[in-house]
Amino acid sequence: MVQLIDNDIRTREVLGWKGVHVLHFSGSSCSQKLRIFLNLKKIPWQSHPIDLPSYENMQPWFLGINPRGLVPVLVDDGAVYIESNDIIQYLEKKVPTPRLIPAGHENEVAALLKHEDDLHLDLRTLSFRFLFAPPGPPKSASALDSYLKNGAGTVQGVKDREKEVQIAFWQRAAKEGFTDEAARPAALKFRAEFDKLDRTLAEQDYLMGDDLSVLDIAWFIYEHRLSLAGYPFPRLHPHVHAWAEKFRAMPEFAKEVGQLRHSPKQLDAIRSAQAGRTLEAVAGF
Ligand SMILES: N[C@@H](CCC(=O)N[C@@H](CS)C(=O)NCC(=O)O)C(=O)O
Repeated sequence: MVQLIDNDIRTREVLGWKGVHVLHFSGSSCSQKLRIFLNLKKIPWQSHPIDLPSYENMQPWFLGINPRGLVPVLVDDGAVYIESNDIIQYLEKKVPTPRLIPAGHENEVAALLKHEDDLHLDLRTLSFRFLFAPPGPPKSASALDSYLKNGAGTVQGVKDREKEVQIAFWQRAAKEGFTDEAARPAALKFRAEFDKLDRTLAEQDYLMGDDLSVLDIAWFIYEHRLSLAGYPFPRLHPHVHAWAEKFRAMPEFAKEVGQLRHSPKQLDAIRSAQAGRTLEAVAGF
């Protein structure tokens, strides 16, 4: 559980925030996952949007709250929690109904959520390559400089390396772009995961059995983002596609994945500029 300690937090005003506050971005996959969870739990919360495209997460105020510079963040009565999956597991304990982690399966779910989180940079690579498609470096050099210099640099009092991993990712992207060599293995990893999920969903309605759980939310978010990036779910993983369609029809889900960075017209323009270089073509699917 990643609850920050006093020394990690430089933006001291959050210590006085009462109730449930979430710092998030509309189009961020981890924020979407958390917002769907909050909707299903019917937990009231105060919204603090952090605009990732204008690098708000790399400025001193936000880094003073999350030294990793990532959304989402939960502030619950002045206690600061980072890492979307930890936040979800914390809230599940605090608000047990409706149950979204099956009783007795807490450790198993924690391990499965960790596995899902480990694919986050692969999702980001595919999103930036096939969906967001920025014309130049995705993050400016001055924003990365601010990212490097600000925030406590510690998580739970220990020097934290996650910011370095993030900065290295963006610097590499600035230098090389999101290449076929980076996109192909990322797509193949997802294909292996979704092959497994498809077999599970051929036998049961939800990933953990008969009831919806946090794993459905987490993997739906990946499915939805990858679908937008051109991943051919109906052809490769028909059970996953049918399962995701069910969620797209539910307001708790639909509301959170509806806002895109691009209008449908811009998306069409990105797709046609990719002629022959679509996710399907690059991955060889
Ligand atoms: N392991 C983290 C990952 C969080 C993460 O990478 N968030 C992304 C948005 S989905 C972010 O803040 N990106 C910063 C950026 O794009 O500059 C979690 O689950 O909370």
